[in-house]
Amino acid sequence: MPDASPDAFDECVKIAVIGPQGSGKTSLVHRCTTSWFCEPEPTFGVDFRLCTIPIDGRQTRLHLWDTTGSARFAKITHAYYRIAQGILLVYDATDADALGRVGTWLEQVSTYASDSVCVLLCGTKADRLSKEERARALIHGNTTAARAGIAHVLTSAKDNEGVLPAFEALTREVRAAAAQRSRAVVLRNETFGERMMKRCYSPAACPGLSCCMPLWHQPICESPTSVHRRAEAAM
Ligand SMILES: Nc1nc2c(ncn2[C@@H]2O[C@H](COP(=O)(O)OP(=O)(O)O)[C@@H](O)[C@H]2O)c(=O)[nH]1
Ligand SMILES: [Mg+2]
Repeated sequence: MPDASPDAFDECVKIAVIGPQGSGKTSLVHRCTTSWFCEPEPTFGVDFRLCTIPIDGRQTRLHLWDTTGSARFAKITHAYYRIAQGILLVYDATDADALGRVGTWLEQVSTYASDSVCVLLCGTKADRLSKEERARALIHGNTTAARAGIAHVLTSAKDNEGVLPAFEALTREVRAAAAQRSRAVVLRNETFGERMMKRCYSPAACPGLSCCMPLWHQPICESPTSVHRRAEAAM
């Protein structure tokens, strides 16, 4: 039976919000966690915020690390890149040069974040754009993101436009990547098991019983690592 308490959740997703100072990171996180907009305080190092929202029928607890854009705190913020499952890379859509600097941020992501991290490019302050500017910003943002193989969204924390959908989209990517990784692990284990079975039941290749046994028949006193190493050496 689902737990109705606000603390109940089905999954937990860790998201780092990164980008230059003044791009609107704190306002986005604030809008996501409190549903209102106010003039934010400057961020020093990393601010941690929690919120639990339903995403596709699952209560999802978001751990949001709102990082500062200042290079002074780079060592601290990079530590959060490493443990994040998703990164929201924020740029100010009203700044014509902002997209040109996205490449530098992406380089930092590939240096410091895990290989499996999911990244979403997020333009902010869309309320300040005219209709034409918005259309241009969408095209340029989409093109920049597509070059990096990631998706792009435009948001306004002030008007509450696209903020939750941005965090939802990133969460879905994190879920999909995790599902793909666990499918790969199952496949690898199945393949490994099959190879072990083949050896075990091919008499010529079987000098002693235990070395060719399928893994699930190995004596339990043996550590999985040593079994694995020995099995790999035998193949
Ligand atoms: N008009 C408008 N201003 C915004 C929006 N988001 C942030 N700002 C303003 O941009 C400035 C920097 O925002 P902040 O969230 O502190 O940026 P951070 O340094 O990246 O965390 C502040 O003056 C905000 O009020 C937005 O969606 N619309
Ligand atoms: Mg901030």
